Amino acid sequence: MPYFIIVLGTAGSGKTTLTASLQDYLLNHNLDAVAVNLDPAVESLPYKPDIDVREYVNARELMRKTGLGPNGALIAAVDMLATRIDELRDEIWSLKTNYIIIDTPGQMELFAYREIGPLVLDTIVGDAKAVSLFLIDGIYASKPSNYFSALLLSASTHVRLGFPQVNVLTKIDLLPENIVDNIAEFHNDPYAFATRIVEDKKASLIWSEDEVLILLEKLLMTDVVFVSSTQMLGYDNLYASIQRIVAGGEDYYTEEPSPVL
Ligand SMILES: Nc1nc2c(ncn2[C@@H]2O[C@H](COP(=O)(O)OP(=O)(O)OP(=O)(O)O)[C@@H](O)[C@H]2O)c(=O)[nH]1
Ligand SMILES: [Mg+2]
Repeated sequence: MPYFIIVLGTAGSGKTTLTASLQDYLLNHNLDAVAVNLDPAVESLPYKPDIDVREYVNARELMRKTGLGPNGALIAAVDMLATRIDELRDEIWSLKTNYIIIDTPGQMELFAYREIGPLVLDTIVGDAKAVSLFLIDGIYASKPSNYFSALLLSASTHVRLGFPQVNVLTKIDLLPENIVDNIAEFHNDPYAFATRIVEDKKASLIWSEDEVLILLEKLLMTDVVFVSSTQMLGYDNLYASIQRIVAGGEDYYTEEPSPVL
């Protein structure tokens, strides 16, 4: 059975670029991987999707035909997809591959936070193993209270979708090395992280340092990896995190041969 890798994250966090780079990485390691574009509104892609949701529903065409705005058109497109979801699932499952990477729509809240989005993913994934990657823009995360709010959003998405999740801090090529080290250090030292979070006046108005610490205990349980998709940095760690979840740390080839191979 293939493994599903669902790429999630706020608009512009790097989902599409990571989908392309992760597919390249897996192919370069002799692992078969296909890319599915599930964004009905995307204009152009840096990878050639093996399956493209725009052949089922196209949000840009809907905008032209109906006069809907970009958000309305994306909502309508995802709703329309629900009527053809079995067809899409069958097309995806007809691919003979190890990994299926799913690039999701830019406006995550219109997908993950409506009823249809999780239903579409559940239907596609079925009984297969899946991991969702929650992308956090590294530039945004360089401020501790921002990183904290991104972790809260990740947890919220985790609750919505229910797949085992890995946080992926993206675009580290744009960050000074010491900032990346600082963020990594927060994972070893939640006390220091909590102190830095409440240095932000707005965060301190909502929660005390002790309350933040209680939240961090849960939030920091999720794996985090640091990547640059343009420079291919951190991809060995990303692959290891994915494997830990879908295959208990084993490489794909050490698994039982599956009927679809
Ligand atoms: N420097 C750098 N830029 C990146 C990286 N990953 C993505 N980008 C840039 O960030 C911008 C957004 O990247 P996308 O991959 O389109 O992000 P997305 O999450 O798919 O965006 P939407 O689907 O529109 O929400 C683009 O200009 C990318 O070139 C990275 O690792 N390093
Ligand atoms: Mg995208």
